[in-house]
Amino acid sequence: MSSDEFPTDRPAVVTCGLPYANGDLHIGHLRGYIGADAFNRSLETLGQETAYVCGSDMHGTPVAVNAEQQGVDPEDFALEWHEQYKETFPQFNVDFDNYGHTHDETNTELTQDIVRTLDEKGYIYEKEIQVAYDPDADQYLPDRYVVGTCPYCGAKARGDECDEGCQRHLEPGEVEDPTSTITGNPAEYRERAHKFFEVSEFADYLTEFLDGLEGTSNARNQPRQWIEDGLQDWCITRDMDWGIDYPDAEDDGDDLVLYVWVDAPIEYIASTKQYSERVGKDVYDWEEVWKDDGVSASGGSPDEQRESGGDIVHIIGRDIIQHHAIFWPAMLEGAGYNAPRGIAATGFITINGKGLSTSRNRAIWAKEYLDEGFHPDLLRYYLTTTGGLQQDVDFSWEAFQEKVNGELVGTVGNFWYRSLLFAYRNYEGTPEADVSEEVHERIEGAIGETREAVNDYDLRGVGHAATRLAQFGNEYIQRNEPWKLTDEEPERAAQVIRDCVQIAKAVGVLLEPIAPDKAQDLWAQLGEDGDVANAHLEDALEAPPRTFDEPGELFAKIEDERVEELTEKLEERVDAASSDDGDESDDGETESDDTDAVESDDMADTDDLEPLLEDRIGFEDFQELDIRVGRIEEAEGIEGADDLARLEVDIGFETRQVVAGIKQLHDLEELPGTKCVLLANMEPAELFGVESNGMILAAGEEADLLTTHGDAEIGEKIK
Ligand code: B3M
Ligand code: ZN
Repeated sequence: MSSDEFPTDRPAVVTCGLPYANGDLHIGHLRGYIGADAFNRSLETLGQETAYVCGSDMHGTPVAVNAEQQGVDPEDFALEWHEQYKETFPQFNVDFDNYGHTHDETNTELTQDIVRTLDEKGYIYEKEIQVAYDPDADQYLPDRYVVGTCPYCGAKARGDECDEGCQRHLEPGEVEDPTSTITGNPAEYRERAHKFFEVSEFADYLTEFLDGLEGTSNARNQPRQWIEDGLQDWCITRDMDWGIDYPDAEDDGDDLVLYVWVDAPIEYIASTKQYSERVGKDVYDWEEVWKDDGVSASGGSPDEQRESGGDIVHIIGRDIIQHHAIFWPAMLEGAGYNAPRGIAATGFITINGKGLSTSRNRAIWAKEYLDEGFHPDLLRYYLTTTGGLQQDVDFSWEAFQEKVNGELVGTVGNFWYRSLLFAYRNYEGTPEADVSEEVHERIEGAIGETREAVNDYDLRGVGHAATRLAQFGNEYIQRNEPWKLTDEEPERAAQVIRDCVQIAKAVGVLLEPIAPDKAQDLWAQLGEDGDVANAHLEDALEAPPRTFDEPGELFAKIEDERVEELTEKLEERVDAASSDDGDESDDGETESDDTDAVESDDMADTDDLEPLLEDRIGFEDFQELDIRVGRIEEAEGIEGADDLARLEVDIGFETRQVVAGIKQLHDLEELPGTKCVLLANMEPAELFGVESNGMILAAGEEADLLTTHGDAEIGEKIK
């Protein structure tokens, strides 16, 4: 990567994909907004100047269709949800510096201005295309008004996205066998003039853009493939009346608005502008961040734009990579704005191993979570530290309980409480002693881990740096047994507790981005003034106040009965929704939002499976495959290879080095200790300069690693 490390001397802006203003917020949304909030807070802890901006996505068919179903005006409908989101986010400590919406004046003007510029620069042209039309309803069928089959992968698709298959954006006219969602009748295709943005002109620029792009590897890899396959120009107008008008269009009675994906990302800029206008340009200058000062006009590269502008970071769901890593940077470049520095695309949320589905009520709703009386920081911790950013995260109340009780109650809370209580009872606060060298170094180590994790866009690493430090604190107190020292060796006891109080404070500073309220409570218990949110990493090493009051426990265990009750409630309501549905199969109903994961029921549709081979082989042929039970000992990504990981696999007789294409699909840190199945007599091969001596077996798109479930020993042959 070309950019220098965070913190930089440029202002940063962190954004999160805008929620469509069309339905209740749920855990799928929260993962993104909490993640981006935690990332932004982490940057602040590093001392980075930054702003976190977002807004509601008011336009497009996701809003229009739902408003229509309720018989209300889309603007009123969207505004109502917008107001609700504005209230809900702070309840999860999601602290936007500005939260606007795409229908406001700032965004409308900026969008029209950007489109006008693209037009003036010759990047927009008009073309006659085939557009789906419902003759009974007598209207055109943009985007979600039409469903059909994806021409790329054959999955069932909506008009503008293959939401259940390959996740591609689909252009008008592309979906096969179109059916109107208004009447359920087959749609016709009719010729119609629309505006196109020449994305294909930007192929070279985008290739360079992706080469220097930070964030998660999926945000670089998929787009590279799309560029290689050939970029298509992008239809940027729709036959609708809800949206932002194409600038300076003649009012000829034909409703034509900009496609929602034109004005939605522009809200990132508009929202930054509103923030800047509110605090003053001397405090935060949106133009310094976004406008590229003519760098691009002079043929400047994306990296030069990155260096001359601000550090723009987009956190998004992995289903909208194409919009953010292809269309958006092309639009920015075309209109004279800066290139984003990083795009981090998160995986989906599943619930009890199945795809989140709002229509089946298989979701954890934001309001429901709060009504159950759980503190938002618990969910924040769960969502940011369960799995890496790219991975799908499965939510179950059991897993939530395990994480909270194990890491927050058992490790962090326990350490905080026992060390502060001991300090309070024996010294009425922080004992007068210097922090030992060992502890000073350990805290410095944790600070380093945090800094590195932030620069790697690794939120789990941020959370774990704090939890591991608390874990060290527990071991330290256990090892030194200060309770045995207070009488005989008072100085030594004071020293140990002084160390513990410092560790407790450091854990608070490091945990703040993930659990801001709890960190603030700790801060107050330590007698610190002000907000821990304003503390920087180095403050973890500053002495806490000399005295403080009796501490209280900051985390409470979640009891088993509670979990049983919640799990049952969830199952009941999913069952109720499915019986309303008639059955468990998807009925093609429009989901109320876009963040739903692909349904992942265990039963695969055989149409999607590779056909069975006709040719049979004898047992002897099978015997020639030396397949062994192994155990992964080490796993690390191979530098420069986006998908490949180097594994050390113990197969009893020896440990084999194997290269596997699982870098993006597994959390490598968690693999050591995992039993696996290895084809041991595979011919050795060299990949990216690393020898692969065997092949690890896996199935499915996510490389589900094969394993054994009983007592098979490491090294045993599969037969
Ligand atoms: N409103 C929601 C989604 O597709 C969509 C995001 C816009 S981000 C500019 O996840
Ligand atoms: Zn597809």
